[in-house]
Amino acid sequence: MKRLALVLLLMILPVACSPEPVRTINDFETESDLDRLTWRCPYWIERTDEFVAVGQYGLMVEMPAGIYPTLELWNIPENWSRYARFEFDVWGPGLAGRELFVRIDDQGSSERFIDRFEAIVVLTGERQHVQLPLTRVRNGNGGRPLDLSRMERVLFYFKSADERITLYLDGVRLTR
Ligand SMILES: [Ca+2]
Repeated sequence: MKRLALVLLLMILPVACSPEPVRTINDFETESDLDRLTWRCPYWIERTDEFVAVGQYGLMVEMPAGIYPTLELWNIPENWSRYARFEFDVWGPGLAGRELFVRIDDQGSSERFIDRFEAIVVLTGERQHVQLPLTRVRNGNGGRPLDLSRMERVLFYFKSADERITLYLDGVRLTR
């Protein structure tokens, strides 16, 4: 009986100890995935098959002109500590040269710029695959380090837009 228990334990351990190689943050495959987004009226968001990096759908978001057009991803996996990279695929047709800001907050205070993480992705107008090392995310913007075991949300935003912006996004994920 003891041996059987040991064998069972050995069978269970590798599964329990190894995180999945890829952990989805949001892949925009279902309508409920869209329920985990926050945006402001009069944005338009929908699942699309025009831009797909993972699965069968990506996200299209149309943002109105104005300051800080922002897409927020919430209800995300809390513990990122066993992964190495934050990755996503993005396409901003007609947006070559525009700066897309990626902000990642843990559950601590991120009121001050130096206490959160931000990165700038310069859009090319073509499809882009973006990888950010989580060591960089953990270091944040130079203030307190982020707690990768207590993550809160991811924001994609532009500083401002003179006209309506259409952005495609897919495969927001963690990888090892
Ligand atoms: Ca997808």
